[in-house]
Amino acid sequence: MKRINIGIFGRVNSGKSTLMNLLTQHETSIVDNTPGTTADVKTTVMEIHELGPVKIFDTAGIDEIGVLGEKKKIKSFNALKRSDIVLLVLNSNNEDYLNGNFSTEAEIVELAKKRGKELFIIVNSFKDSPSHLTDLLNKVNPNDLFPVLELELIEKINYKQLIDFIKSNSKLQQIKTPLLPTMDPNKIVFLNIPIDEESPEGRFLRPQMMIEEYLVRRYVPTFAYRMNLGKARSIKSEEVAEEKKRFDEFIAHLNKDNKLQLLITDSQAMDIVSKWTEGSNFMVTTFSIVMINFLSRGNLEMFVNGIKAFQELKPGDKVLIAEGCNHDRKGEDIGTVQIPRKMDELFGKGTIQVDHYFGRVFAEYDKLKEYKLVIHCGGCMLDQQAIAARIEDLIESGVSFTNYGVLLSYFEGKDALNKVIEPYGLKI
Ligand SMILES: Nc1nc2c(ncn2[C@@H]2O[C@H](COP(=O)(O)OP(=O)(O)O)[C@@H](O)[C@H]2O)c(=O)[nH]1
Ligand code: SF4
Ligand SMILES: [Mg+2]
Repeated sequence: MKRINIGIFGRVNSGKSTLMNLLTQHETSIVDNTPGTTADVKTTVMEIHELGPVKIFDTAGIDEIGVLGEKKKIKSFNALKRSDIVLLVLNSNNEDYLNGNFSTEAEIVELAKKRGKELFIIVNSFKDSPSHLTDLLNKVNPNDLFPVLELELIEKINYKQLIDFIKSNSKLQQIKTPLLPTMDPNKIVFLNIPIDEESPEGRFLRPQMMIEEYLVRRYVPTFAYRMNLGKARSIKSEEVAEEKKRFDEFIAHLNKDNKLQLLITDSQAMDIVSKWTEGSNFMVTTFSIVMINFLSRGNLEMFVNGIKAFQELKPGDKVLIAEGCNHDRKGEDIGTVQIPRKMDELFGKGTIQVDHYFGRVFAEYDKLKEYKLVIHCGGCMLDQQAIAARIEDLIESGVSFTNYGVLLSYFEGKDALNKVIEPYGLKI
């Protein structure tokens, strides 16, 4: 979760894969002078002693021509969007530079600047630095905006120099977003985990695990509870009463002397929880609200703002439901079943066109503009950099966005949404 992403970019045969291998200290990427050897983004996860946990992307040269070259370029740029540190590799011997062609470098610099990346230039000197080097750097790096290191990447001995260079120039303090607002170690947090048919046996889901660990580590006691949603939503009133009694009794017991401070529920149980906790003196939120706030580095508000666009949807508008992975879809799946059904109910059947997209990055970035609203999944399989890249894509495209946790709570009414965002000091 708290890795630094380092992306390596540049022209074909500039030595990007050689740089990847120097960083990882072994033959992670195939190095060859055949242009296009690195066809796809190669990702390596490792611990660099001096830098901590890192993820490194070795990418294809963005100057390859043709349809395939264009596809590789899109992939490389998607990796750039997810990078914290961008290493731009220059092959000092490339003859194109003599002809004044710096378009490849300019494109990388432009995107890195636009996305606020830390950009470092690595000049691969291939033994001798050429006489035109100063000239070259003046073109790529006017005003010395970016730190430059010149070294021969193929020499394994240069490892230390490379790491020192990255370390000394990176201002990236690990910006730590707390998972939850500050909690009192003398009070309890109630975790409502209904466990549906999609939940894997033998473990909790990642958000549940993370939150449980986070609280216990900070001496905050938790109480894990499985609500029986079948009974709670039953048409038989005695089953509902029985389930509610069990819930109420535990709440009353835990909340003696106002010892209960927060209840975190699976957002799918919000229909029940919002009713059963009405007027309570403890706060309520959902696992997905906690996660999207954390993954977006404290930017829950942006997703809450998307509710306005949801309220203003008109017939003929298009909405994109975007999921971060292609998980197994069973039964009452939120993205493909629950949300489209609810939208038909609210706006009339088929009134709003609902499209779906599954994948780590928005492959069809240009199409985002067509949508009035993007409804994003919980993003539990994505890291903070991937969420940041997606948020920036959405902002750049001018599309409003919200997410499952926020929307499912809103489906239970404005008060229900306000309740779950209150722990973050927000209100619609
Ligand atoms: N002599 C020398 N050759 C290098 C150096 N760096 C890369 N090469 C060679 O240049 C070619 C392209 O390198 P590679 O890392 O695959 O480039 P990429 O296309 O940017 O990934 C390979 O044949 C490498 O062995 C270097 O520092 N010195
Ligand atoms: S990343 Fe999104 S689609 Fe994939 S499991 Fe998590 S919430 Fe669901
Ligand atoms: Mg390569």
